[in-house]
Amino acid sequence: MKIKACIFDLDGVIVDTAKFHFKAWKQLADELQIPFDEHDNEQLKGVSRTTSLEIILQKGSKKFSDDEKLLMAKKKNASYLEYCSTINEQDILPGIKLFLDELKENNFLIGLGSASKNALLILDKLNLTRYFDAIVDGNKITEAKPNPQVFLKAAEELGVLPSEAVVIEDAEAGVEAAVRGGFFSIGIGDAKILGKANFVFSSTAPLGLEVLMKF
Ligand code: B16
Ligand code: MG
Repeated sequence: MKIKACIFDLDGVIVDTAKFHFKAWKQLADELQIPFDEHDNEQLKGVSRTTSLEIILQKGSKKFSDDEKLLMAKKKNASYLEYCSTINEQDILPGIKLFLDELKENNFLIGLGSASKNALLILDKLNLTRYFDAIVDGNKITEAKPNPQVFLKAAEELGVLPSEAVVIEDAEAGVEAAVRGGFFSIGIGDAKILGKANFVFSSTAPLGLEVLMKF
């Protein structure tokens, strides 16, 4: 088998923080009287904080200065972090902890490739930081998914080639980034949305070494 490493997305793969991102963005959208629902929120998955804000503002008609936008992003992040304050090990998505243990026991390298600038804080809350051989988050990248930069950087830090790593992603932009970077990929979610991945599961529960054997 040629696979040497697994690179995990964070939100939607390790923990379901998407619901907190939604609540925090919804609060801001309501204040600005911009219509925003769960369906619109799909577009924000995997993309950066600033791009998410631009997507929401485009749905309204008012224009804002860069300073105003900065303030809005800050405010959203503050309420997001407040929602995240209760996160703990119980919030790790099904099968993930076991899968990480299996990977470690079998000497696979483990990486994180997340657009989130809060990734380290969330991993710490989940007590999972120690599993990761490389952590690349929103603070280390300049190009957002679907650009493959975040995964290429993680592969580089792990010392593996993209063709030796599997990316696990829940967002369409994330699967696209994995494909563009030359990685194998597993999608978590709807096969109609994540069809470009090598395999798609509706949840994280089936993840395990047997899946890696298929590559
Ligand atoms: P933050 P991932 C992404 O994380 C989220 O999916 C996306 O909705 C969010 O806007 C982005 O992180 C930035 O997050 O505001 O915490 O920096 O899925 O790439 O782990
Ligand atoms: Mg995600």
